[in-house]
Amino acid sequence: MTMTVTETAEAVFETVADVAGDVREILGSRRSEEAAVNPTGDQQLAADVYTDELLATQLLALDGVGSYASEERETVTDADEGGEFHVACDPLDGSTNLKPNNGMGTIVGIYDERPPASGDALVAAGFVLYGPITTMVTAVDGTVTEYLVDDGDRTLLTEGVTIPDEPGVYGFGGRVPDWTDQFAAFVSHVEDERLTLRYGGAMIADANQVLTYGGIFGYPMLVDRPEGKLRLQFEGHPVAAIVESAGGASSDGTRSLLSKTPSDLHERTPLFVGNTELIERLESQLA
Ligand code: FBP
Repeated sequence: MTMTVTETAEAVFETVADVAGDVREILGSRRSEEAAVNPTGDQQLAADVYTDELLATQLLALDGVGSYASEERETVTDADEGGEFHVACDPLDGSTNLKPNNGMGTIVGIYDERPPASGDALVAAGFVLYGPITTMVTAVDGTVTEYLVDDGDRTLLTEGVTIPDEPGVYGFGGRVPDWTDQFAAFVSHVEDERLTLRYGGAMIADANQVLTYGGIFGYPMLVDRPEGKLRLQFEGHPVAAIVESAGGASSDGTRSLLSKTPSDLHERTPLFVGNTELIERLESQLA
């Protein structure tokens, strides 16, 4: 059966909402139990592995899904039955926030190419945010929609989410002494603009602050780590698609994250999302 982008995206987000219900239930019992080390060297928690396995099993069973890739597994897993779309996930973004009970997310990108896939091949993206309540934000056909997720069911909150024109908050990862001089100069500019610092250590929670209040989030290039920390396929493309669809911009410091193609599935990139004027200012400061 041939599935359209919209049908596949709907089925994927329905499944991810369902999994989010299960994930929410088990988080309390899997806060610090360590599992192994993931392909990019991060310590995995039992919750990372549990979420990854649940997503893989349920997404690969969908008609339109041909493969599943994730930050938690080395290689792409193919579906038994083929399917024209491919899902790439960060199952639990910011999972080190589990121990201190802070925000975390699940990030999803749907591609019409098997990963490693270009930003052009991204056809829909979404994330779940496990905060005081569970919400889901999706970007399909250029429209950003926010839902409340309760026990696996979605209720529409806002259709046509847009980033506020006036920037309100900023947050940047990496140790300050490891920032490059040009990036540190840009941060001084942002501070002069009287934005409020918001940094929580989970990209999707921090990016959602920016979607809600306007501003800029970034995990920059570092002096000894020019590639930054975050992964292009699992974190960069999806959050870029969502923020750009909401009227903002994304960048790796020089160009939109959606113009980039990872040569390796787990490739990292400096990552910035936010109001277009701030992203343009960043790019000219770093040039
Ligand atoms: P994980 O996906 O392994 O959790 O790492 C990604 C991440 O947690 C992002 O969500 C967050 O922006 C960043 O790392 C925080 O890094 P740092 O601890 O260096 O501030």
